[in-house]
Amino acid sequence: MKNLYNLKYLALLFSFLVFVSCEEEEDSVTVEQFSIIPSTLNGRPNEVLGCVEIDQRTVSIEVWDHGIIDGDIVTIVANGTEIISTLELDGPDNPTTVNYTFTNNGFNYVALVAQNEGDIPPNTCAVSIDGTQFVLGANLETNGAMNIVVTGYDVYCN
Ligand SMILES: [Ca+2]
Repeated sequence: MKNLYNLKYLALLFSFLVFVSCEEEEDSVTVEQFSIIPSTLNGRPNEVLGCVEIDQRTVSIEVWDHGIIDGDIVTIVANGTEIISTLELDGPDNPTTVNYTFTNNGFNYVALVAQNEGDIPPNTCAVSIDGTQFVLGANLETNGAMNIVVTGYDVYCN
């Protein structure tokens, strides 16, 4: 009987520790209050194109050519990390999908670094983050960047 009691106690303690460690993990995520888009990426200035709000950090990101499918090749950077490298875009019927977890609550960003402009300048990339759509445009001189705000932390686009 005493062993059973100890087991129950251990199980309870274990659940408590798991609960505490999960809480700490969520607490350690920074809440960025303002845009973190750097002034340049890969040696090119970033043009800030706008801001969108999403519900959660872990998302599915789809990309495709927003204009005529003309061979645009893209690199997509999120918070300093290349999440798509040197990808030739197809049309909306054949998007490329990546799963990504934004590192911050509040402000994050995605940026388009053009590897070319295709047959028709500029490089145009439609992006859908869990269904929230926007368009990034870039050329060989300037990147296109978008603020991405994970809501729920009293931080909004404006
Ligand atoms: Ca193009």
